[in-house]
Amino acid sequence: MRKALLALLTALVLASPAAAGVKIKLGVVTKPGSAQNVAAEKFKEVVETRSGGDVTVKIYHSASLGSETEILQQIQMGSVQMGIITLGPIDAFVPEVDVVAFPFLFKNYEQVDRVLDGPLGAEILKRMEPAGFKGLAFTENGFRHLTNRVRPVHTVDDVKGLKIRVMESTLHKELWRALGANPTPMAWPIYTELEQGTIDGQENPLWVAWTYKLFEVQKYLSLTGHVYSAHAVVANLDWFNGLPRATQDLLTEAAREAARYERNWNRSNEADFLAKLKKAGMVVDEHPDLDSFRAKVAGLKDLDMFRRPGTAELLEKFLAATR
Ligand code: EAX
Repeated sequence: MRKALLALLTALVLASPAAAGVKIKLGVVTKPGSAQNVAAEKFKEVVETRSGGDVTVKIYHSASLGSETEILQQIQMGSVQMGIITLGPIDAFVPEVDVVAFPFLFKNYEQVDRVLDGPLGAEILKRMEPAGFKGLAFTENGFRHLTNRVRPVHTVDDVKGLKIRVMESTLHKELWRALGANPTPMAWPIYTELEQGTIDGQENPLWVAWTYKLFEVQKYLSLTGHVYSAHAVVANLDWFNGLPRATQDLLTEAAREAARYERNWNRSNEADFLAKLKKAGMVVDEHPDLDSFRAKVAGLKDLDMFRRPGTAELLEKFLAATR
């Protein structure tokens, strides 16, 4: 009888919903009002509410922990538990993420949700583990569009020689080289460099041009949509695996909920951001000659990172799923 009672008590303790006192430091490079921050704030709200305050999330934003690369390094070391990081800089740690950012891959948001929330997305998240990251979900940066201060860009020939800031990512650098630009990798933020003219242009989703007031220093916007840009919600793998099962499930569910919420935020505000950018004086080419861009990027399939064993097949599967 006593033994049975003890077993019951032990079972109850083990089944308790979440470990008390889990504190999570979560880093994003962007400032409040940005896509990453919208996702991070939703994640915090869900985690703290559902755990009854047992699990708390402190958001470190506006590059207070350094660049995205530096946040990733701190997550690997375990001094920071989590981050919401653009896939671009993750490629130095996990080359496979470049498959998601392959130019002109996704045609619409329906494909994005189907693929990233399905087995192919799960496969990319799984591939983060050898680098020491637990990938929990994909949140959305958005389709990237080109801005610059020099001239309207309609065909790829107009890109020639422009100094374009790119993320610290091999794929993005190679992409802009293939398009004829002079790509310069730099960590976020980049307003000062645009203002001073160290670089002529940059490429990012519409919310970025609005939230970071890039319209003040960039005259021309072309809706190139050349890359669908995702962020990953990542955690330190060993730390995550050491949490009670219920806490792991809570974090996974909260990351997925934050992703749904934030993708919807981005999509429902896109038209408004575009209208505001026009009103602020940007000259917008809404229908650039994308075929001229596509013609230059087909060869990127031959880049080293896509030829690695296991990655070439993955790229083929993503291409097939987004036809
Ligand atoms: O999310 O570095 C970048 O271009 C990112 O897209 C930026 O942090 C906005």
